[in-house]
Order: sequence, then C-alpha cells, then structure tokens
Amino acid sequence: MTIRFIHAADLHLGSPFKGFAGLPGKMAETVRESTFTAFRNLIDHASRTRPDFLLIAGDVYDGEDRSLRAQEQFRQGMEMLRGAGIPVFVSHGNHDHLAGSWVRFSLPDNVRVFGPEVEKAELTIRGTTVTIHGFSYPERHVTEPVIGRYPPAGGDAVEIGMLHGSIRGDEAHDVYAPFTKDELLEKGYDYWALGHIHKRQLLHEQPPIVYPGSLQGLHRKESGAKGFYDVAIGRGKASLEFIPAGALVFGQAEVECAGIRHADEWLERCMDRIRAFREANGPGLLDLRLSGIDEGAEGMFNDAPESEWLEFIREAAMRDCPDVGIHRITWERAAAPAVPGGLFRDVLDELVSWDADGWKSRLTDLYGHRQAYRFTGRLDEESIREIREEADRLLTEGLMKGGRAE
Ligand SMILES: [Mn+2]
Repeated sequence: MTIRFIHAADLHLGSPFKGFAGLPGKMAETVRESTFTAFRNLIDHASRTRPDFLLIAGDVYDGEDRSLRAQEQFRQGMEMLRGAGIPVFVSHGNHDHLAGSWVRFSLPDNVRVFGPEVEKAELTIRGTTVTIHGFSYPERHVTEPVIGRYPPAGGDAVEIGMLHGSIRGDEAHDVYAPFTKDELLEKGYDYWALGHIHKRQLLHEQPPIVYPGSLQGLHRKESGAKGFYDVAIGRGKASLEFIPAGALVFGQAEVECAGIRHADEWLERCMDRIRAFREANGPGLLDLRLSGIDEGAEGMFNDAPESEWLEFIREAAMRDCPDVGIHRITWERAAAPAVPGGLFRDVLDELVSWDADGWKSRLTDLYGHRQAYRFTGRLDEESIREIREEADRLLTEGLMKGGRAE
C-alpha cells in the first residue's frame, strides 16, 4: 500500500525581481514571470501524474498583500487540480501570513488552508487514513517554537507534519517557529514537509524531514536547479524524487582572463562558459566572475566603462544563447588601487566600521516601509558584505576616473 504525494514550498508567487530590468530581449520578462512559470510546471506535473494529494508548506505568495494576479494564477492552478481530483493542503508562512490585508478570492473545495492553530486534516486513500498536521502563520513574525503544539502520532494512520520554520540556532536565516531535528522525530510522523529555507535539503532520511527549497530561484544566491519532491510512502519506507520546475536557473561562471589582450579573446572565453552553462542548466541567469586579471588584461578592461563590458557580453549572449541572461560581471582584481586620503577614505572607513546592527539601524526606514520591504533583499551578513564591497568599488573607481562613477 503506497501513498504518493507532492511536497512543494516557498512558491513566492509574484516576487518582484528587483534589479533585473536591464536584461535585454525577453529575458527581463522571463525573469519576472518565472515564479508563475514554475508554478504552472508544478501544476502540470501533478495533473499529468495524479498524486494522491499536494502539500504546499508556506510562502505561496511573496507578499502579505497577495497581488490579484498571483491569487488568480493560484486559484486557476487549484481549479485544475480539482478537475484532476487532487486535494491540496496549504499552510501560509511568514511571507503570506494571515494578518496581511488582501483582496479575497474563493478557492475551490479541494483546497484546505490551515488556520492559525496547529490542526489536523484527514483523508482516506485506498483504505488508508492519512493525517496531516499544520498551521498558517497568524502574523509575520512567529519567532516562538510551535513544534510543542503538534500532537504525537498514534494509531495506524500515515501521519505527516507541515511546518514552515527553521532549525533552532541556525544563524544564517531569520529564525521562525524554531525546532530541533529530535523534536520532529519524537512526534513519530512518517514525513515532515518543511518550508522556509530556500535551499533544498534532507534533514533526515527515514522518516524523511525535507525542505524542498524554493520552487524557483528568487535571486542569484538561490542558484542551481529548483523544484519540488514527488514522494511515495510505503510500509515504513519512503522514496523521494526531486522534480525541477524553475523557469530559469541562477548560476555563476568563472572566466580566466590571464593573457587576454583583445576584447574578442575575452568574448570567446566568456561565450565558452555561457554555452557550457546553457548545456548543463538550460535557460538561466549567469554571473560572470573574471579572474586571473593580469596587467595587460587590466589595461584592456580599464579602457571602457564596466557598464559597456556588460552590455557587450549581454548582446553577444543574446545572439548565441538567447535564453541565458548575463546578470552581472565582477572583476576579481589582484589588488585594489590605492585610495588617497581625505573625504573618500573617511567615507570608506565609516562604511567598514558599521557592524550588522549598524547597517540595520541605518536601513530601518527602508526595511520597515510597508511597500518597500518587499523590494529589498534579506539583510544578512553576506549581503552587508556585498553592499560594502560594492560601495567601496564604486567610490574607488569614481575617484580613479575623476568622478565618472556609475
Ligand atoms: Mn520563503
């Protein structure tokens, strides 16, 4: 007796994808549409392969105001599954918590949305009872543990827990509804369908404790194939198959620049990497990291503004691999040019002196803004470091080029 279901999470329908407007051709639109395309891929897979049910473990929508378009697309997908006789269980997460204000759509009756308290849903599949436990975030910040409110498994039913949250003590992410692996295992469930962490991972094999990751990469740090799990649970044993669903893959490629003196040599090396990426991943957005820049290459790069190099490679990529966009180029220079003292140095030193809290306090207005926070990425240590480096680079180059900073 095998139960088969699909586990997806973090769809982030309607994610605005800030910072991609400069991409040529249809790429910008492909990026903007990507969460919807990935969602359609999920629905198509389910309609075609007819699992017993579908689980969505939080963050269906990117914003608490759930745009009309995102809701309409979601409703249509649910209607299709209703037509195919597939029940759906949804728990909302920190991005689409229940306290947001949004225009209401009615969902078809195959969809069960969990309320703010941990509750259970039951269904019978070919004579086997399946019990699904879950809850939706009543508000954006659920920082208290909720795991204690899940009842332990009892009886013969196949029991599944849905939980949007993170492992206690995981410093890399905002901690929501924290739990430990042991706390999950102690419940005795047959499967834990997690959401919130966008990187796919298996925390435990039997019984499986699973983050399927985001359905579509949402920015360049969410690189590699994205999708969902197709799960089969038989007698005390589960098997999982990862199904890619993303419309495009975020990736990085390194371009070795030693010995390059002419732009056409550089172009050829870049195109080799772009074609290899296309071969391995299909459509995508690529960051090019230029390494091994010797003095000659440095001289060549300095003869044109960085924006022009980016435009140059974007156009070449569009001719050859139209579905691979070049997101950005970074120059890995051996040593940064020396910056004279004075005002610029003071500004750079000031930036470097701020710690994470310093950055957060300076960005409070922006991050706390009702609309703006959706367009700002997560302000973690890594993004702070990137912002600082980028500021450093812009100031330094602006200074070197006599104020021609972009
Ligand atoms: Mn999420």
